[in-house]
Amino acid sequence: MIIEVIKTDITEFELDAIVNAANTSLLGGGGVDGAIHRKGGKKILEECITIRNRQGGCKVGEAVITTAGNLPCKFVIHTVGPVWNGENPKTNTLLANCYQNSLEIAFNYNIETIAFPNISTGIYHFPKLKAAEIALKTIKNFKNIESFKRIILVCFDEENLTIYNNLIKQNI
Ligand code: AR6
Repeated sequence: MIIEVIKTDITEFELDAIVNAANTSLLGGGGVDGAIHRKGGKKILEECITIRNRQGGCKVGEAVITTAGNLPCKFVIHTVGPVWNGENPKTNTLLANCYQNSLEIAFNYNIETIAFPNISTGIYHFPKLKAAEIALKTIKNFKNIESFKRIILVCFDEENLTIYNNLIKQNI
């Protein structure tokens, strides 16, 4: 299994699962969340509402799974990144939890191919380099990492793409 870094729109992937950078309401929003709900259609929102009615949304750092509506992938794993408001070890842990808990759910669903966006680095303003280091470290340390065939880190902007490529080159 190798970790791939690709600059593209995550909604295009025909994988087992893509991860959504959602918010605690699970009702959609801007950024990648908006793109996924727009393209995926109302099936995803309906399942999110069912989860919300059952457990009151999704806490920061946690993850939930739905099917993918009109998207070409099979599942969407919705996780909620932390909002950046200055250096705080707790915020770093919450971002790591997003990757950890998404992989945990994916593993439980026998998902072998999965794509992640750069969680929290858009509207939630998490510093991109720090977020990338946390993402790579958490994914590499995941205990069942060998059960995945492809893990794709999707960069939507040039800055994240450069950061990830540099970190991968340095084997971080
Ligand atoms: N494909 C891949 N990556 C994307 C796409 C896309 N189609 N669109 C944006 N990105 P953001 P956050 C990148 O803001 O910071 C929403 O309103 C983007 O360039 O989507 O976790 C939610 O409802 C950035 O690198 O998520 C929450 O309220 C990364 O995805 C809030 O935003 C994450 O940016 C979550 O903020």
